[in-house]
Amino acid sequence: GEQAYLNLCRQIFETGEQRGDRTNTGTHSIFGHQIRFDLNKGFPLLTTKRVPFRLVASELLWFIKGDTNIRYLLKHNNNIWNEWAFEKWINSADYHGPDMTNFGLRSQEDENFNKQYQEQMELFKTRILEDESFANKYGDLGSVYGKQWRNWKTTQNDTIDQLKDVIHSIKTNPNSRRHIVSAWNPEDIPTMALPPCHTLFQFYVSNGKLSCQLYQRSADVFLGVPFNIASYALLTHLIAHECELEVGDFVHTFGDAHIYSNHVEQVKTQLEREIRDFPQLTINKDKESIFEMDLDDLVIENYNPHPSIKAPIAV
Ligand code: THF
Repeated sequence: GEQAYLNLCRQIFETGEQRGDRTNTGTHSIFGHQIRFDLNKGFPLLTTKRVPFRLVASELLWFIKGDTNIRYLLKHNNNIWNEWAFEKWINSADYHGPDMTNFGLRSQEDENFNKQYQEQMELFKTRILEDESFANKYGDLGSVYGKQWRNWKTTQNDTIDQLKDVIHSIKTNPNSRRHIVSAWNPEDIPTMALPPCHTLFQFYVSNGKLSCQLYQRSADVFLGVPFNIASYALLTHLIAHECELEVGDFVHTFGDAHIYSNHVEQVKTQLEREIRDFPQLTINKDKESIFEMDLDDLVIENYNPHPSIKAPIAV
């Protein structure tokens, strides 16, 4: 449960190695760890800080649709992928605004620059929403999750719908040891805004219950992991719903699990808080297929978390 998440944070502080990283932020990091949530003990939306379920759900529905363009997210007021599209935009020949090189770090260190950055980001978002051809060109993150889950390109110029296929195999051959979806496509890595952090997941059916295990190669434990836990728990619920199964466990396996150096104080605050009961998830029973679900079909009840804790995202 949530205690396992807090223990992971503690372990990173106690045994983690201080390392540099791609984003030049600096991290404390450990390699190899596993935590487990029994989905029958409530929906694992952390309670030691508020996790915005609306953002988790709209991101997951975006993956499920096979969409890779942030336009859908922006229409749902979800800003969590903006930086990666913005980065492509400011590095393109079409961008003529002020120099935005290394905007992630500079916006935290330089108040003047941050103003310029916020301004450019607002212009970018407005253009994505209002100009369809601009959105097609600069809103797309490349062959990220949605593409690999729903439209994996084969050497025969065919596509594989891994998500449909895995649902079919859960329904027709529950004992199979091949209920796998992989977002890691080595050929496509160069054309992705960011190589997939949640790399591969597998389902397991036992006693009428559906369990899911995720292998996450790289985990931003403070900002990303609470989202990732809720996202895969939701996916497991949705697929169980469609396959007429109960839910089992969500098993979260980590490669490089890290706490960014500018999240350390936030994590310490969170570690001082007392865990509360998990909320419950209700899915609209009138809809069967996960491919028909909308945001309003997913309702979280009895969520009474501690207040949210803000932190900058590493780009
Ligand atoms: N990059 C990094 N550095 N960390 C990540 O967790 C991460 N992701 C996705 C892609 N790249 C990543 C993006 N997922 C937030 C949460 C998840 C994200 C990105 C950002 C975030 O800022 N959450 C805030 C609330 C934001 C808001 O209200 O708009 C929070 O407090 O939880 C891992 O998949």
